[in-house]
Amino acid sequence: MLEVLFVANSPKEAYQLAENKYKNGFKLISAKQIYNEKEDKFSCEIKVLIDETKYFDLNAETTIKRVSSFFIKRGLIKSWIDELSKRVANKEVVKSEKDFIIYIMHRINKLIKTNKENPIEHKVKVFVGPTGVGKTTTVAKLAHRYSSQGYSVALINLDAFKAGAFEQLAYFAKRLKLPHYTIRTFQRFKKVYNAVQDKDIILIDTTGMSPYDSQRLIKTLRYIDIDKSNDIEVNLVISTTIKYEDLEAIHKNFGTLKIDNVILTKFDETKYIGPIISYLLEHSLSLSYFTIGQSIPDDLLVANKKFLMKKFIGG
Ligand SMILES: Nc1nc2c(ncn2[C@@H]2O[C@H](COP(=O)(O)OP(=O)(O)OP(=O)(O)O)[C@@H](O)[C@H]2O)c(=O)[nH]1
Ligand SMILES: [Mg+2]
Repeated sequence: MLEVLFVANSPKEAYQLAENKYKNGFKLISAKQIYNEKEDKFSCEIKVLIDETKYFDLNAETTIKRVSSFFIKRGLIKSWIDELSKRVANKEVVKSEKDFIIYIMHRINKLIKTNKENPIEHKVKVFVGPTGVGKTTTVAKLAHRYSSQGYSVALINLDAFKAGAFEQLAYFAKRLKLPHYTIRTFQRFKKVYNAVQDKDIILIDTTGMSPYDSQRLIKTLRYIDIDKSNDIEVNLVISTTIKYEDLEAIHKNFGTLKIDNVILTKFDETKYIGPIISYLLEHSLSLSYFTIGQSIPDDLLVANKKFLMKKFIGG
């Protein structure tokens, strides 16, 4: 049996608290008035006796409820947290809120995958993703990073549909003194692709596209399929400011490209990265880089879990 204390303004209120928590599964064993000197007022403390297993069950229920809402407020999807809660409902870990929060954080930390940086594991890297997420900016940051690591880099731009797109990457390429090619036809792509094979790394920027634009997706697929032996690395670029429902739509469509890495952008623009965390947990994708601002080349980080978890939980 376990003794539990309830304190309220009156004996009736204290008893009510016990009843709210344990229905009628408890026995009152004592009640006393306490004088609070600081506030100059009396309160009432009651002591009740309850069955330990019952206490645990009820406590676990409250812990799960409160901790779930803590994580759901941070954008984690309810189904994931419900499933996890179901699995641990009878375990020690749900005895206290702090333990349960730590347990969930550990679990997320374990399930999320980050890549060790190895720029030349795949020579050719293509960057795909929805409009305006920061693909071109990220390609410029990476071009700078890889060049300063001593690799020779070429930039290819499939982003020829958008006004100004060509100039944007061309400008970075000029600043970095890197070869840069804009592609409008598959024929030219083939030619350029073969011509830059002497480089250590080839970065291919693509047009931002709606995940529902299947025509453009098919076109990109054709480009990526150019060289099966070279195994083009597909990097899906997503902004951390996105909603979970949109992430699912993106995954459904860009998923046809067989994503190797996910690059998360605009960490500086949001406090809530729960939807992204849920998405990564659901699809078991590897993270490669994070971007944390507009500044080229500085605002780029190699993906790391510590940063991600800190951002998720808030300090
Ligand atoms: N705050 C913030 N802005 C960023 C970040 N990365 C890129 N941006 C900005 O986002 C805007 C769009 O960036 P782009 O690189 O053109 O995005 P994109 O995905 O290439 O866009 P499309 O080619 O039109 O699909 C620009 O104003 C960038 O400066 C980031 O990490 N944080
Ligand atoms: Mg772009």
